[in-house]
Amino acid sequence: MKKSVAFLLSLILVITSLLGCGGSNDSSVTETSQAEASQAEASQAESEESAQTQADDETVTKLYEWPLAEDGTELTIFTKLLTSIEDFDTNKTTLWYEEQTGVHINWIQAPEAEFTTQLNLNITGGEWPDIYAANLSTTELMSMRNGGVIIPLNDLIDTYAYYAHQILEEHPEYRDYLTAPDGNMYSLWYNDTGKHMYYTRKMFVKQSWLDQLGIEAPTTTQEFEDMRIAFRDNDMNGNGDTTDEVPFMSSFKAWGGSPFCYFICPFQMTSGDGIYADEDGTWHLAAAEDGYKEALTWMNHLFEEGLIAEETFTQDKNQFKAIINASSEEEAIVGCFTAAYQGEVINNASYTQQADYVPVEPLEGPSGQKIAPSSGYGDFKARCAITSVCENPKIAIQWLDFWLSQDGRLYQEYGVEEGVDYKIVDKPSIYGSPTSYERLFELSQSTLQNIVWYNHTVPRHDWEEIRYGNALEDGSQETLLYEAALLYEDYYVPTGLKALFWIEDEVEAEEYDTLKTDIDDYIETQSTAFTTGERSLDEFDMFVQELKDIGMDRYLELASKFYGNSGVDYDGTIAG
Ligand SMILES: [Ca+2]
Repeated sequence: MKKSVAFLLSLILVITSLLGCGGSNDSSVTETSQAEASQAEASQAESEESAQTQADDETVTKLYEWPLAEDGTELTIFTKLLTSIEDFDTNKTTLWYEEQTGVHINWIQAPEAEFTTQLNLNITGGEWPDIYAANLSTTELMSMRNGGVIIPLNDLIDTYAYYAHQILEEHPEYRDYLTAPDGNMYSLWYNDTGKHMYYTRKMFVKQSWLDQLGIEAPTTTQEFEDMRIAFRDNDMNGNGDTTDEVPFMSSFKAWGGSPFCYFICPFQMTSGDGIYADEDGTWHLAAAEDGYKEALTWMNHLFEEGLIAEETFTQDKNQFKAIINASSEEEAIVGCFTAAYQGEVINNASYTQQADYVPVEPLEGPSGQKIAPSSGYGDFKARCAITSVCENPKIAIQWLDFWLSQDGRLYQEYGVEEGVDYKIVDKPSIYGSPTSYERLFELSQSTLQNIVWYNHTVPRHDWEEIRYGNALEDGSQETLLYEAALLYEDYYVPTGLKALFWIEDEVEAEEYDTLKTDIDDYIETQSTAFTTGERSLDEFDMFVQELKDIGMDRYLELASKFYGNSGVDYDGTIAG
């Protein structure tokens, strides 16, 4: 979020100066740019009008038929070219979809590494495509709206987008996320509703060490401490050395690797962002609460006992990977670690396997608190906007809309051709279907392929049937992700955070971004200092005062403004 806000602000500056929007009196505004801006406004009005007149004879209750257009219809689409995709022009999905829809795509492919720069240049250059097919932050969308670059999609979605309309009816919260303060939606979306995304600060423990001790995975803070004392004091890896075992180690740089959320939750409600709303809608900074001090006191005790490795606070992900991926049992030294999932740090290339480490449920603290704070969504982003120069907004929205369907999702994940790109096999899926899908080509961020567009181009709705469509197999990554999630979902409590939030005021956006960065950084360095004993916990009240001096109260005031203050229902369950 830090990066996107910073980018957004620079984008606003560029657009403001070039297009003369947002009340700028900048004398550098050129006549051409002004003409472009007013042209864009006129074109936007036309697009809206045409959407409404056509609405009379078509409704979203009727599924559109292919082809979407007569031969010769073209759309220009700006998108991100991942290093793992060969070429959108010759991509198998491109050729297949062109044949189905009758729409030829002129791709503008911005290489992954230069994407932001090229997007910026494209927007300010004024030669806009019909569609920006990429993730867009809310700030980017608002500055593009201000510049007359993109059009509202509400009418188009509710008139022509069969799948988007239906999904938004089923998920009113998505409509809420996507709606800007002016009441309009400017994009479709991407979501990853994988169960494992709802809580990513998990703990994993080495099963063979539990077996040796004859114990189950811990369920309370006391059991967790006792287990690590046993790891510390015994020659768990059987190499004759009782001193080389590391009871707990992680890396802040790994996804979900910071120990603070998992270790703090038994004592203090918090969230991945460190803030949360209570039942009354009041926002809190977890680090300033009494329970946080209690948690740090415990962590400091664990550190002093040698139960938290100091490297956790200093090493990067690769340094941790070099330690945890052992080449034999005798060299395996890590007892447990925090991460979003085992595969974040274990690559299965050596002796150590992801399945060697099993998830540990949230710990019950001394007061009986046992929670996994969750925002209630997986990964949700605004994706794909239609521009004001698009002459066929109906075709554009329908071209995008198909990818939100189950088939669309299947084809993006497994390829368009059954029997060649994927096959259906007679094994139960993780989802619970009697059959499952097996991909017949390699798909990863590091493997070059030209079969699918992968994961950054078109809208995505995450159907669980597809998401968990591969075979249920012990030790497979998807199975591990799914199984770990099941251990946490009974303990979800809502944080009040939303998938997207909109800030109309650019100054407040910058203020919030700065405060968040400063406060998060300070909490991390000081929490580390308290844990390692570098700073005495006698100074905790002073630390809270320092947070206030940095601007904690203003930060929470802005959080309340952006996320709302309607409160959260702590009795409610979160849909998984
Ligand atoms: Ca040993």
